Amino acid sequence: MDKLKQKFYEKSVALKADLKTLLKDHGEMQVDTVSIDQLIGGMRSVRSMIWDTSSLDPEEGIRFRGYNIPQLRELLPKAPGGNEPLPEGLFWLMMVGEIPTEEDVRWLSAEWNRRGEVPSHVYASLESLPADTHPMTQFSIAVLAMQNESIFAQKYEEGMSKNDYWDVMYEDSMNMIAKLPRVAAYIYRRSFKGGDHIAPDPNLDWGGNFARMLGFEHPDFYSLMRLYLTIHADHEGGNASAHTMHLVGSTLSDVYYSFSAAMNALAGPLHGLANQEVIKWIFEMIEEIGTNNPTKEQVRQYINDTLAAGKVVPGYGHAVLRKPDPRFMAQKKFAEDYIKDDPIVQIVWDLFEIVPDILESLGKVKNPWPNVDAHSGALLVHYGFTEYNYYTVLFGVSRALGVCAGLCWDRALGLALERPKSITTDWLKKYVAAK
Ligand code: CMX
Repeated sequence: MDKLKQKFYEKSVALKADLKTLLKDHGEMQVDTVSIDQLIGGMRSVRSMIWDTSSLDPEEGIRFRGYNIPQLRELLPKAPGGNEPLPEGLFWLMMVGEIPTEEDVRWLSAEWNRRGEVPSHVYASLESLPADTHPMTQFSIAVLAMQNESIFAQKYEEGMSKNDYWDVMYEDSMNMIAKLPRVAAYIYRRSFKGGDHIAPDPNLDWGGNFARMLGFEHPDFYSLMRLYLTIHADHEGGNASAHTMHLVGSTLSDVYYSFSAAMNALAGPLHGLANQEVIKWIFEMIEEIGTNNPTKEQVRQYINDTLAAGKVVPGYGHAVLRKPDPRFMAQKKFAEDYIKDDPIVQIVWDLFEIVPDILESLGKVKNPWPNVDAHSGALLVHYGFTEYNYYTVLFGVSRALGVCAGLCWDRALGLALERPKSITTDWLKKYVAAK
């Protein structure tokens, strides 16, 4: 170790121990309105922002403008002959709080098709990257490359009034959302299909077109994409990607800057990247055990080995939820309806039976239940979509709907620059001593 690194390491070990003691002895002590537990522990449950497009109850899970996922599956308009909701309908609901009509949703599909053309320099930017660049890196770069199209940035420079922020934020959001499936499909086809690209169909809906451009033809895959893009869209405002969007946007950065940053947050393994981690972990389990039909005892052993190696069980646990994630349950229902005999799906269901007891027995995991990422990979693999390091891009395309609706509202309401107060550990130690 070089001398700076050595010194840094020694200091950090000492301070880490101090923080642990503070948490143990004074975790519940209040500093202003938050406890030391919350202050050190990632601000869990601190009510500190407005976010109207969805809200998350620890027991019940997500509601979008008051509607839960089973209600949305029933009430939102569907593609002709399809069974799953169209994500366009959810965007409409998040924007205005009303379930759209069929006509509203058809209009939105057509509008996004109209706005969907991607500037050629965005593709050129992607082509300048090595083909094995992680798809999330490519996605974030492509979004940022579109920033020169921002009407918000252009009008701001021209001296627009605050009262007009919402208008240009709406236009930018609509334009960006419209382009995302094309950008994302381009990344998939260049990374995994030798650059053999598929043109969009102007008569298809947003999710259907994404499925088509990715290159999967099974009609049930189209249904899966529509469901997937609906249920991943929003999870109230405090999760890392939504909060990043809100934070960056609060500086009056435009939608492209904000969304690219949000995608960098989604790319972390404790957040959206968990969807690739889950299936990777399952594939490794199959390889290690030597069968895709392992016994429950073998699965239990594999989970225990993962924990013994100091790793988390991907797809399990949540910062807010305390019950199985309704987004997991919606995907489980899809699997029951469409592909219940799939061996990987069976493993996911076995894990659902086995993991919670094991995590509970550790005595520290607050939520032993599966989250949204525990099921999605098995569904995608069934339809031949096996390139799992792409999966977080799917999550990202969907997440755009919630965070863009949120950002339009932020600017419409004139919400403030976000600027919480930090303190030093020294300040905290003195505060505790004085108490
Ligand atoms: N496997 C093993 N240990 C886990 C665990 C899991 N799935 N979930 C939580 N724990 C551990 C934590 O690492 C922590 O351990 P230490 O005290 O040793 O650091 C302890 O249990 C307490 O954590 P917690 O309060 O229950 O959970 P947090 O709110 O801190 O973290 C989350 C939540 C999601 C990051 C965590 O559960 C996790 O790492 N899960 C696995 C990764 C994952 O699936 N992420 C996707 C979340 C959904 C999404 O955003 O897409």
